[in-house]
Amino acid sequence: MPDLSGARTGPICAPATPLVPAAVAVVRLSGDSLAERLVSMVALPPPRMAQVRTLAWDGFRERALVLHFPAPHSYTGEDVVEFQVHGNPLLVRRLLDHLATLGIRGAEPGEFTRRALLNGKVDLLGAEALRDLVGATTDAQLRQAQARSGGAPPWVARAKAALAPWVARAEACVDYGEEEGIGLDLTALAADLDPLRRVFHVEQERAAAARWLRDGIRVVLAGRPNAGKSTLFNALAGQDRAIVTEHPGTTRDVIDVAAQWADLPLHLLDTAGLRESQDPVERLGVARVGEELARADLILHLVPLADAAPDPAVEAHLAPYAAKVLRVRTQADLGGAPDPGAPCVSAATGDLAALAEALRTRFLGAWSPDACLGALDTRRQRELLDELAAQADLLTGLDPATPPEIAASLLQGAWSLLARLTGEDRAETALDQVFSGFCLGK
Ligand SMILES: Nc1nc2c(ncn2[C@@H]2O[C@H](COP(=O)(O)OP(=O)(O)OP(=O)(O)O)[C@@H](O)[C@H]2O)c(=O)[nH]1
Ligand SMILES: [Mg+2]
Repeated sequence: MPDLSGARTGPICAPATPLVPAAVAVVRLSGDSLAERLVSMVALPPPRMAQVRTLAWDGFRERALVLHFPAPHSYTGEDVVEFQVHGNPLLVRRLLDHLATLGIRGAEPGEFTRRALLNGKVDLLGAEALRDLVGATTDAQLRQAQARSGGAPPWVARAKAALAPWVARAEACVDYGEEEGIGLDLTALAADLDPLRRVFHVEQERAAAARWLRDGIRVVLAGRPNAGKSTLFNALAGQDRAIVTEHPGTTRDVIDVAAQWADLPLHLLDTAGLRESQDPVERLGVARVGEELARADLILHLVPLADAAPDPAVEAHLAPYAAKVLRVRTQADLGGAPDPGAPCVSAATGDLAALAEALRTRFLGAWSPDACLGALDTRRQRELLDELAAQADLLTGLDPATPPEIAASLLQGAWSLLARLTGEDRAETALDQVFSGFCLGK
């Protein structure tokens, strides 16, 4: 029996396609000895050969394409069977009902992949990439999930290889040091592990950039009425979403749109111009801006280049969020004193290059989107990477006279962080968290 450490066991089944009328529906099964279990309804074809079979149960006779992947050469590492049947949701439910009578219960979300992990078919990083591959909604997310679907990136194996001898030596030194005369040379350790420390820091930076490509950037356009927010919003969105007029106070509701711009996945929010107003509708609009400012990753404070100074009332609104405010000078085609301290743009002429540059620098730093491919990018991964980098800083900065017990515990800590990253450390709560994001049948 495979080690399912705490997870539910026994054969499972699930629709791998949504329960809606469609040409084909796929039902997936995984477990031990599926051929024997299914013998009353179908004779399975030879391994890995798609063959048409008649599935017979309870008076139903369904012609299906059947695939059989005997253990261990399957997605989960157990026997896997796939039925491709007519895409009728009722038919699929009847089939699942019948499978339940054969002792094959409905799978939980992500349970197939969880079994693949426990059987060593995929590591946790690979499993997360599969989840992201299914859930991706932008080209960049798709490419990133594909780049990560091979599992742990090569630097993880290199890190383990570099750490392993030091973990062993430190343990030997703590256990037998005195009697056997085994010492731990912390100067040599620092020199040996310094390249690894640098790799962690580079990966940490790359992950910080990749995170934005994964999650998208929530950008609020704010400013005085007529600053050109809606015009810039439409230009960034590549569509005429927001109404533009020469009347100040045109935009009232928050308008949002997802856009891929300058290679960045943006979630853009156009807002009402910030000013004191007696108009109750406009006041409501301004109140909504406040909520969006708090949730934004970036606030573009649009100030027409012709304005001698930013509007103090707008500045007061934005002051609590200073760290995420980027001032942008708009309507540059209309003239004004040059402002070297802010990107200057003109939505009218389409000259937006300075803004693109500012956004890339702010969120990606020195990394291009391509260079972010394969980087760790989920919150779980980034948190572990941050801890690893901190641990490596401590290890390589130890005073040579530090007791070996301290070095040993730091080494052990770094080792277990790597194990948590790849899923070798099978803490159930961490696994539950990862797999709760899966869909059924995956
Ligand atoms: N020449 C020029 N005109 C612009 C530019 N951007 C906006 N405008 C004009 O400025 C006026 C106001 O533009 P909007 O985009 O509606 O400004 P807003 O900040 O959304 O205004 P409110 O919704 O009222 O707060 C319109 O007449 C636009 O055509 C620009 O880059 N160049
Ligand atoms: Mg507007």
